[in-house]
Amino acid sequence: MVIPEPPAHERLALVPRPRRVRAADGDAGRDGHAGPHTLDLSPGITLHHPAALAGPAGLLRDRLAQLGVGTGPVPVTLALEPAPAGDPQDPEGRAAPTGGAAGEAYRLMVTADHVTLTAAAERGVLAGVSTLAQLTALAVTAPAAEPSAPVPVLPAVVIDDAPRFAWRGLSLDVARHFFTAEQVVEVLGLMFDLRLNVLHLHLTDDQGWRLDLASRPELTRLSSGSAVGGGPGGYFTAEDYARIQEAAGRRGITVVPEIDVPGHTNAALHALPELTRSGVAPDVYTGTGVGFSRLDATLPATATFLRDVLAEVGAMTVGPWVHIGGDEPPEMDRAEYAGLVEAAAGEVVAAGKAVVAWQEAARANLPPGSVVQLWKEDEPTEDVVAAVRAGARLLLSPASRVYLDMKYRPGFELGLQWAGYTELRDAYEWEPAGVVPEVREQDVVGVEAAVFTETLATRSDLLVMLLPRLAAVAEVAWTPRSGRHWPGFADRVAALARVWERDGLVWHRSPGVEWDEPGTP
Ligand code: TNX
Repeated sequence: MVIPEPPAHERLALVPRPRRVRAADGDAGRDGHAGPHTLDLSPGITLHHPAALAGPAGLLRDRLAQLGVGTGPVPVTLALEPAPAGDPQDPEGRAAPTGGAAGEAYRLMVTADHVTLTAAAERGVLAGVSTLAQLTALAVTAPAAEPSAPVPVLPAVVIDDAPRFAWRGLSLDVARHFFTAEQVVEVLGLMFDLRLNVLHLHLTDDQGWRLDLASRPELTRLSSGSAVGGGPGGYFTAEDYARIQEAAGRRGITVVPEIDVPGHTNAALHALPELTRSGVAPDVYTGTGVGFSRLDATLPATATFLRDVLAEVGAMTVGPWVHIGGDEPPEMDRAEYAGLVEAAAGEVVAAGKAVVAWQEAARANLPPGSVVQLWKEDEPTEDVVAAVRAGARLLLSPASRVYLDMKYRPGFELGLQWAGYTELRDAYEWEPAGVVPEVREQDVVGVEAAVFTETLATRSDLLVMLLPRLAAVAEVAWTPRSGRHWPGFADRVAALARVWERDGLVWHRSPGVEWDEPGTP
């Protein structure tokens, strides 16, 4: 008996899985004759787009060229079209980092002779470009393709898509080990491919200060040359930071800088001893302990430090957010802690930005519109719930699911294990709406993965921890709950890994997925 293949549109291996995919109507070519149910891009494409979409068009052209698709006769049109009135794509009308999940809705149509991508906003076009690039990459890496001459043949489909959550992030710790601007730009590429849209940079911690500031040059002069284990460290110049933001902006990704206060401040105290009560600079710290360094609310230098640093970081930052940390304050009474968090928050607001802070900061009075980032899912959540009632929104980073610095399994050579072991399936099979049951879904701004780098020193260390789990987190954040199923995800991520292989990335071969052997076609 011959078991029929499911139709091509049901076999798309896209990650994150789109909201709705159907076969393109009739699959008729422009001349009215029924054509094949596919579109072959190998003759090359001609891009049509308004001037306002030059950015997304350039990204698409570059990625397709990498995949072997050059210039030729196949028309690919990018267009801005207002969303139809009453468009149900963002039924909750949820507020977003930069203007609503609906801004990222798009329609991608592939027929037998052309491609059309439409969205109401550039961010939607960018999401559609990511999907179209992924479809093409999947086509050229599919096992059926002739390895010597991969064929970019797309199925004829209509994809109507929009994200579940407006904030789909990755927090990257460049303080414990430094990663260069170039390495960060590679991570941005990976994020774009997975439709993630917020890069949170953990720029300061006990082990190093990673952003050069004109108002306090001592910070990088004295505290950037260190890292966990005594590594070389490093820092971003203002130009590096601008370059990262430019690369992010091109991809529709917002950069959120984190200046972690009042704890996690040994690097600042080392460079600026006036921030310590004794006036004596503590030594450089290259261990992995936490909870031993702090700002002191009684010192006048503390307020000017917060003002100058947060004003400058705010002024350098394109996006609307600055993260003030607030995690793991060492022994400090509640009033002093709250005072320091409120002072930092006030400076962020004075700089014209909105506040993001780790969940401990919910003990303080945060300005309305702040984002509280939950990481310790087992802690009592009254403060977080109260902050949300007072106008904050909740960002979910439950450590046992999305801390991508957790080991995959006992004995795994990299990573920590304080939140348990996190295999791909753990990172995939959880429900954001259930993390804090008292918080309504419309008060959840989104989901953010985090990768702390105490044990991660190289590009491949970082990639092995990110992949494949970042794909799981991206789907949790993008795809509606009803569209998520582990077996289907496992199949799709195996297909996506062929693209990673082609792109020279490395990943962990999580159990439960039928990975190709490396090197097999
Ligand atoms: C907890 S996440 C921390 C970090 C560590 C991380 C390691 C957070 C707000 N604080 O300082 O690097 O665990 O997983």
